[in-house]
Amino acid sequence: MKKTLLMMTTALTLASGLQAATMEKQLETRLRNLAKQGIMAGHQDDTFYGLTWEWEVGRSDILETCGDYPAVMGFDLGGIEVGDAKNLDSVPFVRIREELIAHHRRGGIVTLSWHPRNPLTGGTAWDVSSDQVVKSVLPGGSQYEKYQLWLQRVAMYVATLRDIDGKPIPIIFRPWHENNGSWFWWGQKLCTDEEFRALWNMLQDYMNACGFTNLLWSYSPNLDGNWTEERFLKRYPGDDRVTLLGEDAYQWGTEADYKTQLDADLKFLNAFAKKHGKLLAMTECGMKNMPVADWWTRVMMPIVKRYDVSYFLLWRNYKEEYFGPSPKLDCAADFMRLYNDKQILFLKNINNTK
Ligand code: BMA
Repeated sequence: MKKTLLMMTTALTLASGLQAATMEKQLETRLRNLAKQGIMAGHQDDTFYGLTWEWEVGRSDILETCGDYPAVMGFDLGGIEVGDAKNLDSVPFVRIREELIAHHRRGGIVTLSWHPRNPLTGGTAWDVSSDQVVKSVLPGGSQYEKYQLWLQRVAMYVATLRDIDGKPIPIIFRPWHENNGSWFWWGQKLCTDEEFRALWNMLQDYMNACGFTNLLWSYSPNLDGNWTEERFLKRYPGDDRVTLLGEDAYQWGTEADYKTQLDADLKFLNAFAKKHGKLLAMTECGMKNMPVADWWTRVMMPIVKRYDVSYFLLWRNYKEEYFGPSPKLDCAADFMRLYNDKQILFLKNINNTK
């Protein structure tokens, strides 16, 4: 009873009423229209830090390399669930809110991922020491109550992501990513298919009950290379629960393997997306520390361009690990080629679209 009341109060407090009812739909339509024009470039944590700087307001490695912001910016909620003031990569949540709002205001598109801590052990999202974690947060599990509080903290924060008029900002929300790998506590070997679906549904139903209508739900497993419809469907949350399909696809191994797997996966996902009426994106991608100067235009893009991809999101540029360009890197020239490619969209190409 107490819990129902809490949910209802949260719902009433957070819901911004019918005016927001079509926000997800609006974002979906915008993404569909933009996908006809080209493929948007995106970057995680773009305005927080880069290769040679951190926390300076107004800076962005992408902006400094090509003169424009990426069309899509990604941010991560990891740590909000335990009430931390900074996320797992030391970005203050206050700053995340500011930059997310700023990117929305300048006409860009924003996406949120979430690397929550391990609710059973207290470890990080990568703590895979127990295969009982997902089970523990489901109804009847030992961490259920705690996890409800985690969900509430996520909801409370997301509810603050509003524009200057108080209108919720449309957000591509991408939880439980890379779930076909086994490096996160919600991964393939860490829970059953049923448990995974229950985990997804619990989060989504909670957010829906809170009245959010500005979240466009994205499902993004990791590069696989061997998708079959039967296996993909085992953990796919369902057509009524997902609007954008994606994949996190980094090149960790050989170029040849990457190309083969990426092409196979995008072919599969593209067909699946078409059949099920979904959008498609490369929700995370890159090659760590860019050892290959023309990787974007020679390796990744020629494959991505074969399919109806809405955007690609390069992962963060941090000192020890970067996936995007920076003016002095060898790959900067290649990034300029992306920038000059009419088929690839940056902020200025999309900021007048609604
Ligand atoms: C990973 C790495 C980590 C980081 C995490 C969340 O892929 O970049 O260093 O903590 O993403 O951003």
